[in-house]
Amino acid sequence: MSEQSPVEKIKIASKGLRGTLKESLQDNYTGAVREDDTQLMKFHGMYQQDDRDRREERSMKKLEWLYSFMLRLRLPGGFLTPEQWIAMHHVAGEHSTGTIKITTRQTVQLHGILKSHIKPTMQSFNLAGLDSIATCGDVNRNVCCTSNPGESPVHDEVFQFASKISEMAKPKTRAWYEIWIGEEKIGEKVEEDPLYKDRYLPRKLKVGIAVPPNNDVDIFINDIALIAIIENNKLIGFNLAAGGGLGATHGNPNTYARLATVLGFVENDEEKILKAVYETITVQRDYGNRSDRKLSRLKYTIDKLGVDKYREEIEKRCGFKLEPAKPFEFTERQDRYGWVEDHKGNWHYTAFIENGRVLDGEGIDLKSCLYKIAEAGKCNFRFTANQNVILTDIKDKDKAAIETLLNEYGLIEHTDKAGALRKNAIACVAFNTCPLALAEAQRYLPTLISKIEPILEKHSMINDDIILRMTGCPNGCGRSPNAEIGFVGTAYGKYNLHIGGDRLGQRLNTKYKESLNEEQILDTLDGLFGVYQKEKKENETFGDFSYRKWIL
Ligand code: SRM
Ligand code: SF4
Repeated sequence: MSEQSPVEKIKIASKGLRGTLKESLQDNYTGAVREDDTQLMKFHGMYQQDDRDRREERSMKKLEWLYSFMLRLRLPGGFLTPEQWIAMHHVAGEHSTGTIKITTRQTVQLHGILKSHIKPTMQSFNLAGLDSIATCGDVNRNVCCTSNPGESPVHDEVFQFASKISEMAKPKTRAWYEIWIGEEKIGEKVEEDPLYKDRYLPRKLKVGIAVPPNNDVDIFINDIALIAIIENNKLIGFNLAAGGGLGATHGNPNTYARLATVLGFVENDEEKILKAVYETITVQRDYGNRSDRKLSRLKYTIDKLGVDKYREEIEKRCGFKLEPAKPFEFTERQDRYGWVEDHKGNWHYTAFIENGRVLDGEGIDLKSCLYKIAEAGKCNFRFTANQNVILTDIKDKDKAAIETLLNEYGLIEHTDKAGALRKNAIACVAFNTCPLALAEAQRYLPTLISKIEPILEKHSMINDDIILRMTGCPNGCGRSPNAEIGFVGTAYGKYNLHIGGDRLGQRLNTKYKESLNEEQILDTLDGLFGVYQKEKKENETFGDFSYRKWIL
C-alpha cells in the first residue's frame, strides 16, 4: 500500500480537528498559524492566505508576508435572513476587507481577516445564527440547490433536502464551538463520528441538488448530484448521480475534469434519499485514494472501481436497490434576472452582481444598496451558483418599497444594462488572495468582456446568451471547464482557450489554443465568431457549433 499523504496524518492526530489551533491563535509573533493548523483550519471554514500583490515588497523589506484569513460561511442552498445580512455587513466592515464575495457555491467569503480578528468574526456570526463549519477541508462542503425555492411548492420541498444533507454530513466534533466561541470542552474524549471517523474523507466532497428544467447549479460538476424528478407537479424522487469534479493540474494527464454519472433513481422517501447520499459518501470514504491528493476526489474513485461496482457498493450499504434512472430535461442554466412572481403571489428580484463582489464604488454602491434593503426587513436573501443575489419572498404590498430602493441605488439599471455575455459570465477569485492563481480572473474578466463585446456586436451576436467563464488556474473554481468558452490561466496574462462545452452544462469543453495573451484571445474569438455566424445551423448555440466544427 502506498504511503498516506501528510494531511492524513494531521487529521488522525488532530483530536477531532482541534490540533494546536488554540496555541496558534495565541502566538503574537506571527500573523500565521502553525503549518499543521493551516490544514485543520480549513475544516473550520478558513484558509490562511497572504496578499500576493505585496509579497515582493514585504520580502524586500525582510518582513513576513502579509498573512490574513479567508472565511467561508455554511449556507445550504444559499439563504440569509435580512437580520443575518445586516450582521454579515457589519462583520465584513469591522474584520475583513469589507467586500462580501458571493461564491460559485451559493455562499459568501470574507477575505483579509487578521489572526486577532478571527475569534470576534466567528463570534459575531455565531450570534447571528451562522457558522463556517465544514465549508472547506476533507468533508462535505456547502450543499447547493436550485436558487429560487419560492417558485413552486416542489422547489420548496427540494430545498429542505439541502439543509438536511448539510446537517447529516456535518462533522460531529464540537471543536468549532470550543476554539472560536469559547464553549467548554467536557472531558478528554473525542466525539465519535460514524461518518467521518478520525480520518474524515480522502478529499473535499460536494453535493448539489437541481430542479429541472433549470441547471443553474451546474449539477453535474458535483461529487454527488440529486436531480429532482417531478411528475404532475409532485416530487416523486431524485436521480442520484456521482463523480463530478472540475479540477485538474497543468501537465498532469492523470488529472481531469469529469461530469457526474447518473446511477439510478430513489423514490421520494426522506430516509432513503438521505441514506443513499450518506452511503455514496461512505464508499468514497473507504475506497478513495489517501496517498495522492491529486487523485483522491470521488471522480477518480468511481473511475477506478467502475460505475457498476460503485453503485453495487452503495446498494449493499443502503440495503435497497437504486431504481433505473428517470428521464429529465434541462433547458436553461442562467439566472432569471429581474422580477419573478411565485405560486403564492410573492415576488423575487434577481440582481446582477458581477463576479459576486458586493462592495461600494466601481460605478454602483451595491453594498449600501443591499444593506438598506436588509434594513427595510421586507425580503430574504438568496445566493445563486452564478454568484448573484435574489431578494426573495417579497409581499405584493412591499414590492414598490423595494423597487424604490433598487432604483435609488441604480441596481435595476445596473442589472438591465449589463449585456448577455457579462450576465452569464463567471470568474473565480484568483489574485490577490488565491495562493494557487497563475493568472488574474475576477479582477480582469470585466475588462476583457468589454473588449469582446464590440466583436460580438460586429458579428451580430451581442444578445447571444453564450456562457463564458474564466479561472486563474485549472482548478475550475469558476467552472470554466463547463462553459461554452472557458479561459484557464497558465501564467500572468496568459490563458488556455477551451471551447465546445454546451450551453446547459452537460458537456465539458476542450482545450483549443494554449497560453494566449489578450490580443491573441480577441483575434481568435473574432475568427471563431465569424465562422460561427457564417456556418451555424438554425438555433445552433456557439458551444454546439464549436464542438461540431473544431472539437469532434
Ligand atoms: Fe475552489 C481551491 C475559491 C468553487 C475547485 N478554491 C480553492 C481555494 C480555496 C484555493 C486554495 O486551495 O487555497 C480558492 C480560494 C480563493 C480565494 O482567495 O477566495 C478557491 N472555489 C473558490 C470560490 C470562492 C470561487 C469563486 O470565485 O466563487 C468558490 C467557493 C465555493 C464555495 O463556496 O464552497 C470555489 N472550487 C470551486 C468549484 C466550483 C463549484 O464547486 O461549483 C470548483 C470545481 C468543482 C470541483 O470541486 O471539482 C473548485 N477549488 C477547486 C480546487 C480543485 C479541486 C480538485 O479536485 O482538484 C481547488 C484546489 C484544491 O482543492 O486543491 C480549489
Ligand atoms: Fe484560485 Fe485556481 Fe480556484 Fe481560481 S480556479 S480561485 S485561481 S484555485
